[in-house]
Amino acid sequence: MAPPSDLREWIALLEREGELVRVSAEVDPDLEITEIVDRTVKAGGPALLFENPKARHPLLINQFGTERRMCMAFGVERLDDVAERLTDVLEMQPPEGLAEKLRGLKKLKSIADSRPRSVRSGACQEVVLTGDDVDLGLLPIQRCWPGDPAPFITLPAVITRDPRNGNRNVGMYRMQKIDRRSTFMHWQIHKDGRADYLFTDDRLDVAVALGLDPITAYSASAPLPKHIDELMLAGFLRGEPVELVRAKTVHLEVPANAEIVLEGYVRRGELGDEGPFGDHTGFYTAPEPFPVFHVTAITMRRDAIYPSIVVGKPPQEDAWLGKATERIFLPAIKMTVPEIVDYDLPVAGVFHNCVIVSIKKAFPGHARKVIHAVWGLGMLSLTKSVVVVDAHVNVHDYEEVFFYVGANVDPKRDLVVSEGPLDHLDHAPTLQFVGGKLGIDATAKGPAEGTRPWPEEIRMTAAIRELVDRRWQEYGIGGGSGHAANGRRGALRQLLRR
Ligand SMILES: [Mn+2]
Repeated sequence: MAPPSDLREWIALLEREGELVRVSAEVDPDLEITEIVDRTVKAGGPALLFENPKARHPLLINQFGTERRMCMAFGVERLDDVAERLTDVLEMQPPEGLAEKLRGLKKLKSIADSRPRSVRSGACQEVVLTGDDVDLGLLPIQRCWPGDPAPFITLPAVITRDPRNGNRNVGMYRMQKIDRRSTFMHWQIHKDGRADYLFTDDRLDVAVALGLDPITAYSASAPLPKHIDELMLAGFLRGEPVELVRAKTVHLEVPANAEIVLEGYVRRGELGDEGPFGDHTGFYTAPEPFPVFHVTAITMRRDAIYPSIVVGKPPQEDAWLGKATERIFLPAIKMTVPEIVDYDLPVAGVFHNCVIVSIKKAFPGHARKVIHAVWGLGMLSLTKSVVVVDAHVNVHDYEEVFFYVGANVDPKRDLVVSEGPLDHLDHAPTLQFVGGKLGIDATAKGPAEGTRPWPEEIRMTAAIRELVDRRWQEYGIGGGSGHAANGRRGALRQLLRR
């Protein structure tokens, strides 16, 4: 199944699959939508299309709020299937024989086709508002939480170019509305958009695309290295290039299929106090100076749909954007640190507080090598605590991880306390941006690490397990396969009575 090519196709797909509810009641983007969405997300509920928010245009929210919808967005059964396609390309070897050469060519073509393509016109420019006609009040921009001083655009794809080499960057940075024609641009200290801004002498053109096909929208949030264009990742994941048209008032190209585009610029040194904002950390981030974004044009489809997302105390809709990143980036992480088997970023850890890593341990001190490697890897370098477990441990099963953290760790011997850069939004460190880090080596220790012989873990023999699997029906305990039923206490009690 081909992934949706724009927001309209995506909405139609969600509707066909029973994953979207239209709300025709008049609803206020000021706080009311947040409370509705918060309850819907926590109940695993559908995407919501508010057809009559108190503004000219409708609002789509919770499009990414479940694992199923995230998979639908990518056109896959499991998020790991997306990673597999990337692994295929990353692990390409010189081909042998004709069949392999042809397969290799197909892979190369999929990379070549991922570069964005310029087109002459796009639906995103059916309506063009400039000068006094520019009015952000047309859009149902949400004020998300009671402590927010103004409405915030929360699901934008912010497009800039590096003034030194023209390389494009696309990032997702919240934008606090200042008035009809300006917002703040909250690119944090570690973000590529901010780097482009810092290399600017005077004025930096910025375009903001709103309402994209789900893969392109996701790609804006992906933590790619600075020199890689997020639209290329989008093209690769979609299997067809992102189409771009020239913006009307700035020197940038914008996604032709967008619902809405805000064109404008920021000026070097023109800052204002942005925030506070009820953030994905679960706390309000304090006001800080950020650049002012002046809107020179709003272009859009005639009946444009405005996309939004609410972040806050986890879990929120962004949990699944984060989980997509966790899965999609696993092959790239394994390329750099091949001993890594799997990793998990717990949603409750808001993606920078904690990472759990499983490794194929091969030598004394190996877990420490991986702890330090994580603290040196792209955006993972901001991780506050790293837990390392052995290859056989399921990193996504927090009970199992907790078991090994308790059982295998001598706190005096197995903790690595260090310091380094921390996430912009982390309020716990004494200084903003830098502070303490904790590594926990929860692997089994070998003779060169442990002071005493390490005991053997309890495991049933494979033969007995197979026997019981085979005979499970005979026991009359009921309830599916042996393994599934094994966990049930009642069933175990019955078994013991026999
Ligand atoms: Mn980037």
